[in-house]
Amino acid sequence: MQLMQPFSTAILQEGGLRPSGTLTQRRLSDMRGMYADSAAVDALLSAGENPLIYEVDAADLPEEAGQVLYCTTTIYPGTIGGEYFMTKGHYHAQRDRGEVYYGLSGQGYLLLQTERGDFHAEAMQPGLLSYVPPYWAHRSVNTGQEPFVFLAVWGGDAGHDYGTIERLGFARLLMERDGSPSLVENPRYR
Ligand code: M6P
Ligand code: ZN
Repeated sequence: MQLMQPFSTAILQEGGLRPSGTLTQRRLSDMRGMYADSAAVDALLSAGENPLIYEVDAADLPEEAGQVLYCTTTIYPGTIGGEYFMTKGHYHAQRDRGEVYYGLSGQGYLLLQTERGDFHAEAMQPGLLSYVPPYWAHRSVNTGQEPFVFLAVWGGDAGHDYGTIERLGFARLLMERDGSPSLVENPRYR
């Protein structure tokens, strides 16, 4: 059997791996339907504005059991209809796989929920590790004025299930209210 060779990667506090892996950029047009205020989304897009919401630099590793995958995520600051810039969010295709997030710079929140109706919000900041247990969907949100950057590490065979969140959304929205983050019920959830 051919073994992989060990290696090291630099993790940049401002986001990114060195050497870089695979870069993915998500703009507003990639996230239609995820922000509650669809009129605000349509207004921006029809005005020709399609802001970069976040980008991911993911290590080029095989997505298979036994591998340990990792990436940095950089969420830019901003709001859409008062809702902070955020990731799409996902369950793991294999629901019993967990993940860890480690804050590198900026400020944000991790929103988590389960299919049986639990919801949890965890503040994230540089130096803090946030644990995503098996079975919890996870979405991260930038609540600060600068890019919010974190490292994520998860199992190679976990997989991403985006469809469930695309259909149902998250139970709560993280909105800017009087300059501070406020969790509100998502009127369109389920
Ligand atoms: C974290 C990890 C990645 C994920 C990324 C962006 O870094 O959970 O697996 O891809 O956030 O989140 P999403 O894929 O939900 O857009
Ligand atoms: Zn994940």
